[in-house]
Amino acid sequence: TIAQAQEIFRQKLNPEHQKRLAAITCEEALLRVANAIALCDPDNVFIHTGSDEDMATVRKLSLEKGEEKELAIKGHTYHFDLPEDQGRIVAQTFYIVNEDEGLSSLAKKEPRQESHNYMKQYMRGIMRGKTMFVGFYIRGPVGAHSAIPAIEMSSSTYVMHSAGLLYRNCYTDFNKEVARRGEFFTNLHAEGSNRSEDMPKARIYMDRSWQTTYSSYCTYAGNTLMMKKGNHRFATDCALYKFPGKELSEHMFITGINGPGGRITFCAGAAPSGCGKTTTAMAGDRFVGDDLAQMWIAEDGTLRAVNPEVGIFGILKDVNREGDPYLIKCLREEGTEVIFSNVLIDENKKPRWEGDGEEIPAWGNNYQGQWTKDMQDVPMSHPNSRCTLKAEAIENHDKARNSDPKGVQIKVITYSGRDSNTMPPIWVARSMDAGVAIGASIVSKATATEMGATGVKRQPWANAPFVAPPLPEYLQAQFNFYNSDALKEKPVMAGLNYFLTHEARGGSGKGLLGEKRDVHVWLGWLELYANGDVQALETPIGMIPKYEDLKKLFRERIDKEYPESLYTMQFSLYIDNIVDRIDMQTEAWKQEENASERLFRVYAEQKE
Ligand code: SPV
Ligand code: MN
Repeated sequence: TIAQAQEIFRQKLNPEHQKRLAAITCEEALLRVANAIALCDPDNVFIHTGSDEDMATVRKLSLEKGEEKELAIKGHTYHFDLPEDQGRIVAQTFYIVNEDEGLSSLAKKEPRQESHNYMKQYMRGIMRGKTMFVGFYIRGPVGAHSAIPAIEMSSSTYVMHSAGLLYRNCYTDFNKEVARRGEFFTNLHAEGSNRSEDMPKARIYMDRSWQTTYSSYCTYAGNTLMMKKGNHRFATDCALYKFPGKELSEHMFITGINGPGGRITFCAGAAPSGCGKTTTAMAGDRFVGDDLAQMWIAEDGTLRAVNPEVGIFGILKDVNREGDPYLIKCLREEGTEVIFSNVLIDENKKPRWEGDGEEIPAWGNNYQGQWTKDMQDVPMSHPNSRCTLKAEAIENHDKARNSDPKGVQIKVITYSGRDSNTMPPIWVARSMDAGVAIGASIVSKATATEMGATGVKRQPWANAPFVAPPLPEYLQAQFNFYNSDALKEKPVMAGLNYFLTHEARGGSGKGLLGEKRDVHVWLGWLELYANGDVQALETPIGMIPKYEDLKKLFRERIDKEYPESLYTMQFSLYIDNIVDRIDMQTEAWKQEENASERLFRVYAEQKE
């Protein structure tokens, strides 16, 4: 009861923090906080108001506890996760399910009773001797249609520090925003002993009924900062069941591209983890978000999107001056608060990572201990090492638009993955159905962001790891959304592929066809195409750019020559590969019960 909750607060919170909590009037929220305290039994509880002072306190405590350590540049810190905790621990991540709950074929599940047994055994008393931090946030601008408030509770100062950089604080608006939206998400994390031998105990549970996540015995942000992917999963549920056909919750960046005459066109793009979302987002002229997008159909028939986040939890591998000039500035110069995780720390307390474009250091320390240059087969940093910082630090971030509850109008949707040998760098769907099919057909080589992942996998909409309902339901929701009569201004839907290799196209060179900054050209072309300023060539898979237009854009946007021979290699359609791909997708989707005939029609037409 609320009386019992108040008693718990009297026992665990000092008077100042009791006063802070008194500002929260939503009883359900108070009950959940009290339950978390009763379960984890921290020595005391810190109510985070989001003030600059509280932000500074959490950061200071993190340094004192040793969860973070200082680097040479002021404002920069680093954090190491355990060697077993360097990416999302998919095998230890479960949905808590009720009997008969239908779930995606890709999701792991555990019956409610078993998860409760786990919590009794491992989470009861897990915060003894520690402080629990409680913060109030909102996933989107205050007042935005799809913004959902969330509570984050953790005993980790690193997690709370990250939350402060990545999310909008909502302590003052929490009651109002819960009333407006009619719901909120809850997240409880405890790092436990934080020892390798205890990693098998690590669990992440998502309880869709209570919109609550539990995470324990781990610290990697993707496993602990559950406002990110845990709550993205709940947001996907909301989109599908609360606002069917009107809302989507996507694993997409949002960025604006300048066109002629001051025009700005916004694009949202999906790609699996580690396939270039952050780079693409920042290659736009007005960067809004790099990981997640809440999209909805507005009253005026436009497609709108907001970013649930205000920060970046970006992959560092291959981030260098050439490909990521704005990001690297924040990482190599003073002026921005940054947390580096799982990098190498060299003798000058400088963070280093694979592909940072600088001379390889002789030695340093990483999450595994000491590293030296002669350890040839051991990378100096983990391939999923990350940087956490506020998006506003990035020079081309559009803070005003990322604060606007109306969001931005999306005119271009892209889908991409790591595809070395089949699809061209860019192709545009001829219909909404064909666009949905591009999303449904993403394939990608495994990256380091999922622990233990290998091989080439299907990654529908790059969102499959975060979709709880059976995938055919999600597929149907996509068809309904994009074909909706309410959506009067249909977006251009396109595929993008940066990962074609010379080898796959019979070239004499090595590695990838093209370079990172070419993305400026692909985005620039989409901007022109979406506004009717360039024509395209029609092919069975959709529309592809004409050589002359690309040549001009290469010169204008990145001052580079674009030989016709390269265009031919990139845009020739390798029919056998494409047909194989269509067959593979058709087979895979046929394994799913109730997969939409609409999708099979698109595949059949293209194959024909
Ligand atoms: C991703 O891997 O897609 C990320 C980081 O954005 S994580 O929080 O691990 O999901
Ligand atoms: Mn992501």
